[in-house]
This record gives sequence, C-alpha cells and structure tokens, in this order.
Amino acid sequence: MRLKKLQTNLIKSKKFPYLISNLTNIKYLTGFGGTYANIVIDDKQIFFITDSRYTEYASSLLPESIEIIQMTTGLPDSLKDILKTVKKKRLYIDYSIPLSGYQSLNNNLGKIKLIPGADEIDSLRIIKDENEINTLRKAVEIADKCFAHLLKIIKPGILEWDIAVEIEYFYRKNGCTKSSFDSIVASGKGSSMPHYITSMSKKIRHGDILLIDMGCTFNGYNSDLTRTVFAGSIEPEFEKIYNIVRTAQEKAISSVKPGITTGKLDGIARDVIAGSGYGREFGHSLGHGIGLEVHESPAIKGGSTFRLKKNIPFTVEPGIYIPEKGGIRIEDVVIVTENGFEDLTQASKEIIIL
Ligand SMILES: [Mn+2]
Repeated sequence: MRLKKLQTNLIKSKKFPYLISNLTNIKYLTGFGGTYANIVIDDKQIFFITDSRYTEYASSLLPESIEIIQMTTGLPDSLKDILKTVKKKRLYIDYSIPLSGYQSLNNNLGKIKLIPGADEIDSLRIIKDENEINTLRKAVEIADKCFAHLLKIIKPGILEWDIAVEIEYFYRKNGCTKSSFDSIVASGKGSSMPHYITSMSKKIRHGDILLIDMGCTFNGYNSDLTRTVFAGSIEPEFEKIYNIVRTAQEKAISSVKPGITTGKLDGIARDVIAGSGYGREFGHSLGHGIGLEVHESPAIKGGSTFRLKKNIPFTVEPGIYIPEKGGIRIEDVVIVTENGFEDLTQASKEIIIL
C-alpha cells in the first residue's frame, strides 16, 4: 500500500509526524475522492482527518489500522490532539501545502514546531505502476480517437468553439469525466499564442493554421495531445516550420531512455529548432510529467539535472511561434521503458490539410 511505503520512507529520513493536506496526494495515497481531508503519518500510527460529510466514506475505504479523526473545531485542534497522543512537539509539512494553510497552522499550533517537509509524495508519484500506466494509455488512446474524429468535421467556416465543444462531448461520450484542461483551439494568428483562449465567435478561414491542444481525464489520469493542422492550404514558411518542429520532437523522443537528464532532452529539441534559425520562437520548456495532474513532475526543461527512470511518463511538445503570423506545436505523451521509450500517442504527425 502506498501509504505504508511513504511511512517507511519517512521513518528512514526521520521526517515524522508528517502532514499531508493536498487532495491529489491524498487520492494517490488512499483512493479518497472527497473534497476535504488531511493525513498525519507518524512512525507507528497513521491518522486520517476529515469532516462529518466524509467519515463514513473514509471508514469504508481505509484499512482499520488507520485512525479516522472527525474534525469538529478546525484542523489545528485536531492536530494538537494527535500530537498529544503521539507525544511529539514537531510536525513536518509536505511542501504542497498552500502558504495560507501553512500560516494558519503557524498561528494556531502554539508551541508545536512546524518543519517544511520535502517532495516526499511527488517522488513516489513520478514513477507509475502498471495500473497507472494502463490507465494513462487509455486516456491517451481516447485523445487520439478524438483527434481522428475531429479530422472528419474540421473545415473552413466552422467555429473554434464548435471544435472545442465537440472535443468535450467526445471525451465524455467515451468514458472520461472531463477534459484535462479547457481545450485550446487556436486558428490563424491565434496559434502563435501557446496558451490561446478559444473563441466563441471566430470561424476557421481558408488558409488558417489550426493548433489544437486537448487532453482528457480517464479514471483520474490525464492525457495531453497537441496537433497542428491546416485549413484549405498551407503557406510554404509554415510547411518548413512544421517539419522543423516535427524533426525536433521526433529527435527528442527517440533520445528518451533511462539515465538521460530532462535538461539534455530539452536541449536536443532546442538545438534542432535553434539550428534552423527559430531558437527565439521556441519560448517554453519541452514538456512535463503527466498523471493524476496534467502537469506534474518532472519538468522537461533546460538546465534540469533530473535523470529519467523507467515508468516515468511525460509530454514532448516543442513549438515555434511567429507573433502575428501563427504557430506550430506537436505534442505526444511518452513513457520511459527498460531500455528506451514508448510513444503512447498514435495520432498522425503528417501534414494534414483539411
Ligand atoms: Mn502539455
């Protein structure tokens, strides 16, 4: 069980009792899907604090060895009681707590010493187990199918918004609870803004670039997919740029293997793009880890010394953006294997003119 594994790690690093308040981390550790909970892990006991809405649910979910505490007068009081029980005057706090939460504890826990914990849970979450990988694989597959579906309906004259709505509908129809984020459907000049906001009134025009960034949430796990297609025709400059981005992306992906740093990987894509004269037009990092959150550790960025390991999934998404003209981005989700990589994304990377 993940909670036990974390407890073992915390005992080894002597960081207990340890408080976790982040709901995604709590979901990862226990499966709890409610909207309020905290966990305190001590060396011999684990406490699960929630309010009256969730105590019954929590006791049906958690093993008997975990003590469920129903919060009545606020978190600081519950924590004081727990620390009294375990006879400790210190509390490690996971770094995912918001500053407001930290300050509230600091003001209300009296003589108890708060110690910033580290990224103990992030470092567990970063490497996925077989179950998680299969779920991710399914999320990526649904996004791929959605893209294939979009190719049948995209044509000049259709609204950006209509495409975004179609994505949302397709995802839900195919077993997803939601999109991973508001889909980006950016046409024409809008495609030069990496995080464009989809317009409710803008129609796709003949000759437009169309950048679509879309992902879904399947059983709690996220996918992320970007493809750039062309409405009616393609300008020679953007055909060239498309091929540079594609080469950069494929070169980075084929370099993925255990041991390579994410900084090096970013550099491989960046060198291709800079070597073609578009270095300044690739402003963001190469990618990000993906799982219970659409953006999670590790960051795939320049300067990072983080070394990839087997079963870490992440995105590879270089782009070139020419202000006032348009942009191209291509994004896949890949996973590190024993000796190399598997590209989970199957959506076509050929130049598509619709
Ligand atoms: Mn992404």
